[in-house]
Amino acid sequence: KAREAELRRAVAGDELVVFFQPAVTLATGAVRGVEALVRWNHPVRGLLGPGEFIELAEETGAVVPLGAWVLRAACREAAGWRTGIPGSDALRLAVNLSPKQVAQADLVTTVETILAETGFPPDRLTLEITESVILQPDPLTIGRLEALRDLGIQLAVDDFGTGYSALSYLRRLPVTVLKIDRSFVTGIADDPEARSVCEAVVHLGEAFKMTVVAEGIETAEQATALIDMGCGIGQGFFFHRPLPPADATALIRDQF
Ligand code: G
Ligand code: G
Ligand code: MN
Ligand code: NA
Repeated sequence: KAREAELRRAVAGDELVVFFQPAVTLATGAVRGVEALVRWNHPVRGLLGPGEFIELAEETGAVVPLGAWVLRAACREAAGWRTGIPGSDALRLAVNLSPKQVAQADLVTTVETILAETGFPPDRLTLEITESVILQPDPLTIGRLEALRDLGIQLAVDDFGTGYSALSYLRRLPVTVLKIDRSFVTGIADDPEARSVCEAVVHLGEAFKMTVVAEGIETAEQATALIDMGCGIGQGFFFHRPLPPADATALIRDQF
């Protein structure tokens, strides 16, 4: 209870920070977008990663205002890059949506309002949903996802391969990006099963005409293996760590 109250205060106050991890074209290393990743600058415990508070936020519902805060802060920062850094307007912004957010009746209005407030264009925004959301989507959820798609927003499935995606559902949903989970990328060189999952997701992307993004790339060997499979886009420490806003701005300035 005390932790929940503290978390809600953090969202309402100014204790949250958005970091940005670049996503690159694997063949060239060129930055094509960034993923917003929340951090909590805790007054006593220091900078906390989502692993230390997202589960609590999800369980208590605090993730709904938290998620809206992250979307607003990320869109505001990214809108600033577009206007301040000539040529950077092709850059995409990806933001994570928790299952609780997707279940909110007012999700679409919230997203529309934030885009209007910040001036960030819907067709440069990707919202990442988890595999659990697509497992058995109810009609209301599907309707909300379709409404987001109709605004021009791109939808991605995060951590793909770890859950139980029924491929029949995947095909009926307005999803156009699959993010290969880090665990499979980590094993790509030594573990034939992990490698097979990566290949399967790349092929699935080709069959469904979806973009495939590999996560958690830590070595040149992993990047090369992914390129050879036909995966064009990736994220990971080998390219860039999640960056605080000032460092992300400097990198983008550098690239464009
Ligand atoms: O940044 P880090 O690698 O520690 O992220 C750990 C997990 O937290 C990832 O699965 C990521 O998707 C999730 N995460 C990061 N930022 C957000 C956010 O703003 N909202 C939600 N719901 N999840 C996030
Ligand atoms: O589930 P999601 O994709 O949103 O998670 C992103 C998380 O993965 C962030 O917490 C980020 O810090 C972490 N991450 C990103 N790249 C790498 C990487 O190359 N290696 C490891 N170990 N973690 C990574
Ligand atoms: Mn993600
Ligand atoms: Na992920």
